Amino acid sequence: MSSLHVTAATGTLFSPTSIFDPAGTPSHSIFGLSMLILGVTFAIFLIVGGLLLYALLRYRVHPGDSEREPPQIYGSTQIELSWTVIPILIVVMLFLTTTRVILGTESIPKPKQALDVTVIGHQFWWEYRYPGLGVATANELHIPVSDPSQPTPAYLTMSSADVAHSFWVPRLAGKMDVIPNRVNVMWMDPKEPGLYLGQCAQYCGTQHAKMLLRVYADSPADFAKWVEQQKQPAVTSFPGNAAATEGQRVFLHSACINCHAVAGTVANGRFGPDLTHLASRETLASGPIPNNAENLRKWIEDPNAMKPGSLMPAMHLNDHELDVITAYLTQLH
Ligand code: HEC
Ligand SMILES: [Cu+2]
Repeated sequence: MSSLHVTAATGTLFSPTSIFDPAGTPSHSIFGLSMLILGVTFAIFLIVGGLLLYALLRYRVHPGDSEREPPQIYGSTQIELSWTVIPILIVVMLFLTTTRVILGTESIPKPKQALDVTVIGHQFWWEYRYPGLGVATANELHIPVSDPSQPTPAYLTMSSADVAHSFWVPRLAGKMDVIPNRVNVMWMDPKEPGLYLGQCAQYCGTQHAKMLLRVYADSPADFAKWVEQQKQPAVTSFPGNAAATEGQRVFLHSACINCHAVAGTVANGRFGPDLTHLASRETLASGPIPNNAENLRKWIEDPNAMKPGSLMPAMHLNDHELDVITAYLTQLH
């Protein structure tokens, strides 16, 4: 559903994860490089295919041809030299242009006003922290649109809490592995506001396929508003909403708090996504599930029914507990 929406919004034939529809500086240079390599290899294909076709047609058997094999040529230094040297030159040229694009992306000095985000890959979700802003969230990354005259690229400092993952949002930047005990850095600078989709690109376990990436590029004003809201501790009083009040009590007395954090309460687990502003997210469980009360209740009842192999256990809550915890979590804007 969301993929169709984005395709319609960009008004192109491209899928929302197409490498042929770049929307940021690193992805533009990768696109240029891909087109050069496609061009060179396509020219080689045309020349080789053309010569083959010519030889097939020109030298096919004609009526009246003798049955004898034509004279065979063994070895030609000239031909051998040319088909060794020319491919080497082509490979060297592709190597140098690729190196130039990689170094050009990695060596650009980081502007002072760049935004720092810490990205931590988990089986099977993304943790995002904004050290300069005091914001912690999960699964939906918000960054500002970067105005070319005053660039505000987002620098992602990435590591993994468990196995190797890979961060890939094709319309914004290249692919970067997310590896335990190692820090990798990449940057992105979307020029147009919008939602950019991606996917964990390294097989990381059973739910790898549902470890999606959602990058929201907000206008500077929208981004400031988002940060302001995410900095707040969670709502803790729900006047007139008895279900949410009770739900908070049940939640804070259950094992949920060993794995989940809700800022401003005793819940400070880090094994699962931060839930402080869960209701401000559009999806659940790293992208695949639209965030609404019905899905939230189903998720808490049995996460493995929606994402088999997910590392959140079913907590065997009764219907009433499920109702009130859902009522509570839907209030965490
Ligand atoms: C053993 C640790 C653990 C416990 C206990 C646990 N969870 Fe989770 N929870 C997780 C993990 C891990 C995920 C991420 C699953 C994924 O996306 O693959 C998750 C995901 C979630 C999400 C989706 C969050 C998002 O950002 O999309 C919600 C909501 C949630 N849990 C609520 C609860 C509630 C309510 C309880 C208590 C009844 C609970 N969890 C207990 C580990 C836990
Ligand atoms: Cu992964």
